[in-house]
Amino acid sequence: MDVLNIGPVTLYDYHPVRQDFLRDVVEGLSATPPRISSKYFYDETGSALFEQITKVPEYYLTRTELSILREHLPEMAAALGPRCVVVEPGSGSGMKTRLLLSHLVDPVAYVPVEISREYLIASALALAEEFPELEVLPVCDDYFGPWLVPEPRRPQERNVVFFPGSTIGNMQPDEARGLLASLARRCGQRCGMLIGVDLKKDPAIIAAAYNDSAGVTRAFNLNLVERLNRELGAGIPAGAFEHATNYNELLGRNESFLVATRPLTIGLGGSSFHYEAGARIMVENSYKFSLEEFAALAADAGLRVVLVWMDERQLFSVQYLTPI
Ligand code: AVJ
Repeated sequence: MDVLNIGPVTLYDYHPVRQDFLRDVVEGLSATPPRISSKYFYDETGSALFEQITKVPEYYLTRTELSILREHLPEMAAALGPRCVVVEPGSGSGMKTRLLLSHLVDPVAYVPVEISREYLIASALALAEEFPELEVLPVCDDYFGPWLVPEPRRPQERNVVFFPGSTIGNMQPDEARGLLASLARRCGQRCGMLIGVDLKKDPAIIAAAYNDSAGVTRAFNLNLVERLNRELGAGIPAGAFEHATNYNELLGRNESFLVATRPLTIGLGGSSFHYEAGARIMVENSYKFSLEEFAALAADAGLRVVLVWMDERQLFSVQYLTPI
């Protein structure tokens, strides 16, 4: 690990190995059923499309979470207490981070943990400028990697993990448990976690959120095909894949796929993959939880749900967890 001062921020660089898009895609497409990790949605185009998704009427998640934060942040800040270090895995939800930091009492430091060094430094510098009293200690690592919480200049009362956006829902339940447990271990016995968790509800509401009528989600999913062409030279003809999503009630998750519209063969790094019309590549799961289910998952990770805030319709929740 290297420590590097960059203007007002101190970077803790764990030199994560660069994500290997080609290797991961070849591995995923060779698996049964074939899949590509949803983390590959977020190149520049994909991130801009996700921003647009958060504004379509059907995608209730971001808007609802923001309204919960706006309404209940004073109570959340009281629960977290003064002199927190805020640790954010996969930094950069920007507005939510600013909302939280501006309500906390005398926060000691902000620690974004992010694999993209360039993005990490740019967003850390912007935040440091807005919060001149706050120590900003960006950590460059995969948040599943070996990083530790850097020691702030002033002693903290507790480390608080901020994980909004229902990102936890993109993981398989065992991965989610593992991540919560490892975050708790790194942050110590006095830690807290403020987590955005999307809730089970009328399946039609969920299905619509992942298939908006303006077609932004479709463009978001199909951008992955364009990435395969742009970055890996996959040579997939336009229209060869369509997007499809469905809410799987049995598994409590929304599923997104790329569906072949006709037979095709893709060559990638010496391997070739054949698809019949209708064949599906799994590209995203978005798990939804009942309050009981999430409490059980947290308990398996050694955490207790202490407080839950929800909107009036109980579409979404922000939950405060502490070690058992
Ligand atoms: C940002 C991962 C929470 O699963 O709801 C939105 C991503 N995918 N529309 C989600 C997403 C399609 C989103 N998360």
